[in-house]
Amino acid sequence: MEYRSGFISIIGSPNVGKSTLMNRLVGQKISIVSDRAQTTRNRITGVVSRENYQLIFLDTPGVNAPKSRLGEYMLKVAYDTISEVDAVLLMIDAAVGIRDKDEKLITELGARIGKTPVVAAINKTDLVSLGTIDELTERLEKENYIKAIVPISAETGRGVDKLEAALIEYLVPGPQYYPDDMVTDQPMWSICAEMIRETALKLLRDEIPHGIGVGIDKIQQREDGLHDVFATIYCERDSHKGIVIGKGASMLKRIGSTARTEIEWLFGTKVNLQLYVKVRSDWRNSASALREFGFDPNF
Ligand SMILES: Nc1nc2c(ncn2[C@@H]2O[C@H](COP(=O)(O)OP(=O)(O)OP(=O)(O)O)[C@@H](O)[C@H]2O)c(=O)[nH]1
Ligand SMILES: [Mg+2]
Repeated sequence: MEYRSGFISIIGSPNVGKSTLMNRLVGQKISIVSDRAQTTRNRITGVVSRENYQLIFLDTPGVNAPKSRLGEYMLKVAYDTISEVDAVLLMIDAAVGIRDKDEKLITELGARIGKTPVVAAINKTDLVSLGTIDELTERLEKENYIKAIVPISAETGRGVDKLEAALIEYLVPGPQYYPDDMVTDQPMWSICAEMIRETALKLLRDEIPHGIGVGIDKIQQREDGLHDVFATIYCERDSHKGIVIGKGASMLKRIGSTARTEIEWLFGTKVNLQLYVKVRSDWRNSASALREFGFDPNF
C-alpha cells in the first residue's frame, strides 16, 4: 500500500473532549485536559504513526465567544487550522447535546469549510443512551458537508479505532512528516508549562484558573541527570495570588508536587520544581504578555 499522510484539525466547543481524544489517539498525554471550559489555549500537534500512514492531529482551543485578546487569539487559532488541513474532525459532546453554541459552530464551519472533508465524532457516549446517540446522528446527517459520523468515548477508547479508520479515508499519498517516535512538535518547556497549568486548573476553583498563565524561567540538568525547573505562575490579582499560594504556602506546595510528578514522567528523570507566583494584571489583554507566554500576538 502506498504511504499516506495528512493533517487533521480537531474542532469543537470547549470541554467536549478534543484534547482527551488526541491523547488517546497518540497513546500519550501531550495536550492537557480538565473539566474546565477553555483548557487548551494554543494549537497542539499530536502525531499518530502507523505502518502505512501518518495522521497529524491539531488539537485546537474550544470555539467560544471571546472575552479577551487571548480569547480572540484562541478562536482564530481554531478557525485558522481549517485552511491548513486535509480533513476536519468536528466534535460534539453527547452528554450536553447540540446546544446553541454547537449549532453556531456547525453553521460557521459549513460556511468556512470549502471542499475540506469533515468527519463528526459524537463523544462521551459512555454517559448517554443509544437513543441520544441516534438523535444526535440524525441532526448531524442533515449537514451535507459532514462525510461520516462516528460515536466514540475518548475516555474509554470505545469507537476510537472506527474513527481512525474513517479519517484514513481522507489521507493523501504523501511523506512521513515526523519520525516514528515523535508524538508532538511542542518543545519540552512548553509541555512543562502546560502540565503546571493543568495542575492549577485542577486544584483551583472558581474564576482563578482562567486567569492563570505559566512561564518557564529556566530548565537545567545536573550531572546526575536531575532537572531543575524554575517556573512562574502568573495571576491577575493580588487576591488571586494569595489563593494560589494558600495558607502557609499549602496550595503552591500541592500544585508543585503534583506537577513535579508529571514533569518527572515527561523528562524520565528526577525533577526539582521551583514555583513562583506573580501578579500581572489583565495579562490576557496585553499583547506583550501574550507574546511572552507563547501566543503569537500578530493576529
Ligand atoms: N465521561 C467522559 N468524559 C470525557 C470524555 N472525553 C473527555 N471527557 C472529560 O471531559 C472534560 C473535558 O475534556 P478535554 O479533553 O479537556 O476537552 P476539550 O474539548 O479539549 O476542552 P477545551 O480545551 O477547553 O476546549 C474532562 O473532564 C475529560 O475527562 C468521554 O469520552 N467520556
Ligand atoms: Mg482541550
